[in-house]
Amino acid sequence: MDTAQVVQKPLMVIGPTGSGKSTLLKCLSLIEGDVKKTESIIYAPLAIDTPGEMIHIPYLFNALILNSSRASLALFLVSAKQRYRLPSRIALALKAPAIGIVSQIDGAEQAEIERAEAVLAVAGLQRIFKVSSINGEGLPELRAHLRPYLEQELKNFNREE
Ligand SMILES: Nc1nc2c(ncn2[C@@H]2O[C@H](COP(=O)(O)OP(=O)(O)OP(=O)(O)O)[C@@H](O)[C@H]2O)c(=O)[nH]1
Ligand SMILES: [Mg+2]
Repeated sequence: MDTAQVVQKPLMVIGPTGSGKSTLLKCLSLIEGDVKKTESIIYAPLAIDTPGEMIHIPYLFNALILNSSRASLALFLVSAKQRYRLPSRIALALKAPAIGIVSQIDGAEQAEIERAEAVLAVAGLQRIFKVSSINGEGLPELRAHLRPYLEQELKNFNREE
């Protein structure tokens, strides 16, 4: 039996439309196939990819919160290139721990990156990574942080044997 498939809890991405959630998952090899607009929640073995609409439309928040209970870690993305806001302290409502990610930092001004960091802080994120899925900046640090979350469920399973 492949225990990894049985006990693995996926990562989950949350954030506005166009913030680069699917592209980041693809870069991290957590989803397969071409990246196109995410129309509904995608459940892959290692990742839950959500459409940006779920954070834009308040009555869909509950579905995000419910789905977060399936995840080992939630990644909140805010693009340095966009000017969206996130609901105040929304990360604290999730059923999974969460980190913030300033995405699309390639070519961004420092002030744009800081604005995105402030949006994530208001949303309740304390640990924040800054990445570009285009030039790879920040991805090694993020990968290192994510590894234990992807392995965590398998470790717990083995410990109980
Ligand atoms: N410059 C730049 N563009 C990026 C980056 N990441 C993604 N993009 C581009 O941003 C656009 C949106 O990326 P997606 O990954 O589809 O965004 P998403 O957050 O999944 O959007 P929804 O599925 O609509 O919620 C695409 O054209 C990507 O090529 C990045 O790091 N830098
Ligand atoms: Mg998407």
